[in-house]
Amino acid sequence: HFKQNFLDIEKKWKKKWAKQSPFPVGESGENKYILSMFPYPSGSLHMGHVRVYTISDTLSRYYRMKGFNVVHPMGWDAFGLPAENAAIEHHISPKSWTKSNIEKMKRQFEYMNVHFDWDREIVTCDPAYYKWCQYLFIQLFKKGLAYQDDALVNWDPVDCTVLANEQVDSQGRSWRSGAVVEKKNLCQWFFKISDYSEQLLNDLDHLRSWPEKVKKMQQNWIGKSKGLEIKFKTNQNYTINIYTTRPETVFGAAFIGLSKSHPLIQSESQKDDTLGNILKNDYSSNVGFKLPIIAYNPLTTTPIPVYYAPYVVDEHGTGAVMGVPMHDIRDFSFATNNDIFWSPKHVVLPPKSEAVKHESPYTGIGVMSEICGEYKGMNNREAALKVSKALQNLDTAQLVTKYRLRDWLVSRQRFWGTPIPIVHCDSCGAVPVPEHELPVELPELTDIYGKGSSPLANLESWVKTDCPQCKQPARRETDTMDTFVDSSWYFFRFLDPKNENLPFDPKKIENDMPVDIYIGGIEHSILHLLYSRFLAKAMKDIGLWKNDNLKNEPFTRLITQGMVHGPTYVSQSTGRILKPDQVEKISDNFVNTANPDDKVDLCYFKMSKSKHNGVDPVNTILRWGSDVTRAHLLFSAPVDGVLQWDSTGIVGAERWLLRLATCVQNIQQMTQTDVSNLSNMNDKTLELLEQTHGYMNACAKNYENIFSLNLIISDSMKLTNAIHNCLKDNSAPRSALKTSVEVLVQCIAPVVPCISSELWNCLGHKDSVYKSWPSMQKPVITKKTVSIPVQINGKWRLQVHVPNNCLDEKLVMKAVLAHPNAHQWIGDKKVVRTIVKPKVVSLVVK
Ligand code: ANZ
Ligand code: ZN
Repeated sequence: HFKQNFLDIEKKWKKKWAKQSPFPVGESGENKYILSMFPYPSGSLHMGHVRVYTISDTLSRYYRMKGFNVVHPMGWDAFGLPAENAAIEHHISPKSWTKSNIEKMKRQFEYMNVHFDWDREIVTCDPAYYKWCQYLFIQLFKKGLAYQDDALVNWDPVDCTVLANEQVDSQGRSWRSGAVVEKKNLCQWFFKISDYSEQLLNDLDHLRSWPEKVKKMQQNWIGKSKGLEIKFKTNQNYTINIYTTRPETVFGAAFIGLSKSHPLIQSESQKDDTLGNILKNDYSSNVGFKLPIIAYNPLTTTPIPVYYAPYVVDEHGTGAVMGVPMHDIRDFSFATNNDIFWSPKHVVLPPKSEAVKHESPYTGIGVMSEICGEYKGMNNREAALKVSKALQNLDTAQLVTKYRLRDWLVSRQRFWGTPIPIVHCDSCGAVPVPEHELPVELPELTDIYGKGSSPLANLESWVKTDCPQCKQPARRETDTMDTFVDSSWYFFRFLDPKNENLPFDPKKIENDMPVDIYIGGIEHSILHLLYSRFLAKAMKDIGLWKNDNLKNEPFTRLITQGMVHGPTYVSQSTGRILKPDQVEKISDNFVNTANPDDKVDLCYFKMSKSKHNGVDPVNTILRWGSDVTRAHLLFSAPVDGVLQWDSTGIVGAERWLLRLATCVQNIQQMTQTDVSNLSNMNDKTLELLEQTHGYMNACAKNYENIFSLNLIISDSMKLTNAIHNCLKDNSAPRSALKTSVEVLVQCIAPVVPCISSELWNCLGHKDSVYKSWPSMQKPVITKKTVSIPVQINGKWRLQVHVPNNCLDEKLVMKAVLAHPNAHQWIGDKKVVRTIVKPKVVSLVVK
């Protein structure tokens, strides 16, 4: 007998499923790879996790019901800073910290009742996994796609260590020592993602099932632009190569601006302390520095000064610009601030309607002015092409395509990461560790965090080694890899997680890659996805796999789930955020308990400790059960919308499921004789069956559309109410009610696994609710009466009820004339024409 205790029901089914899977073996012969972004093992699942994994679990159950071979794996992005920080603070090993967190989180996954293929589990800090990260690194190195170069890093001068950006606070101080962090040039490892800029940009077009906004973000990140590099000769022994997208403004060039890392600035700062100090102190101001160099305009030969200009960024163009104050806002303000002389004459004249203003730059289009020689009078776009040609003919310029995308800096001066498998030899240079010696395993250390650069660099036994090539003494690389390397190919490994000879067997991934549905947070829209796309393409070029259909892209469809916001209490008088226990509800308003005159607003913000608005999903699940929690969560917002987590609303989901359970019970107890012949059924029964059929199809559509999973819950609530009403007024036979409720229970099985399984049992089924997706014939509507609208002289006037399937003109006309309002529209006039169709009656009267 059915007990309305959801927690007990859950216990029962979880126990059962631990022994035996409820899912059918995929019969359709089709595969579905459903992937949700794997978590960092911080130790506790938060609401965002619960949201994303509820979505992927729901989808994977749906596709299993549909007979697909579903891959739904889970693993742990287990390297990284938090473990290292915890290790430093508590003198424990990052490994054991990580391991115990994974265990805790696995238990939480059990509470949630998400079904993952645990036999595919990957832990990225496991040598069996990172061995293959090292292998990939070596393949990239051999292809010239991994290389070393100098780069600026954050340097803590007190702890003598490199810091990650996250370890530097907003005031530029170290999280640990509090020292002001310096920038230091150190040799770093890079992946040459820039070789793939064009492919990564173009292939976005093939990702038809990705959100447009994510593609736009990737496009901007890659940042392709076309421009011209122009060489300016100087009175010294070198030329300065500037980058511009407005070559026609060369007539107005008043100075050259150089970035901080420009070689000229670097060499001048050695000679000049003033410049050295400016560079060291502050590079966010607009204070420049004039170099003792003169440059010459390549077209007009006018001499112009050369400056260090902080607004010129290192990573763009050539790190050098020609400053045109009359046409560029940044050039204008820099020239003003640094007392640079410029001719107030415009190069490009605004259209006549706009007055020429000398106190601000003109950045629009227009006509070339009288200072532009042969280009005078030309429109500026045309002039840009002509000037560009002329400069190219003079051999002082070349067309270039630029990308904003920089190479991927992958080395970290940290302990808790994949060791970079390289040995440095004085004679042979950087030599990869031979593949049969992989993995280069991290040493087991508990307390390695003394002072010094990277922990591994302080370990003599680590550093001292022999060159694999010439066997002479050499130094082992002490950097580890960015954890983004681990996470940019894990989805390949899921398909062949135990392979000891290769990262994966190409045969084993053939049928499942690319991933069909990838679900995760919008915060990964740029880096993680771009790195994964890059590595997939690079792996194709290395010969590890290929996929022509989707241009070697790893993810067919991307779903970015919305954020979860928590209830946040904001004092109206102070604007401060109060803790929930500092707030009281008085009738419909909130007030500050300490001061009842202080009214409090209930707002929703991203959950965070500082806002006191975090909701622990485990508490919710323990109290309401995982099914009710899942249903409430999916119901509360469309998949990509912000979810305002409102725990009080969860009773709605519970009430619905209780009502459904009651309906099932009542239907089972009905003794009413079965009426299986549809034609004998009343109209209400037919309507219920019609609604059920439409509901079933809508559910399938909504599962497949993904974004509208919330509609599945609201449609289910509606159908439950309809069944409930039919039961209440006894208007449908048991067979119809049973059909309807069975379809409903099956359709919600992906959302509420335990409750639907229990109800399915109660309805007398011994097999699994997941056995198959429901099928139901569309009921042929043979209602006893139909209602037809009547048009009189072209206007809708009446509705008449006539026996179904009876389009006899006489009978219909009889009904029309008998209608209480007929007189009003027809009166004494004569009916000159009647048209009777199944859905409309039309009369012409005169
Ligand atoms: C002269 C000029 C005149 C410019 C004018 C603009 C307007 P995007 O589209 O971003 O590539 N620029 C070039 N390199 C730079 C750097 N390293 N840091 C800061 N600014 C840089 O823009 C290219 C324009 O940005 C270039 O065109 C250059 O200024 C500036 F009326 O050159 B222009
Ligand atoms: Zn050597």
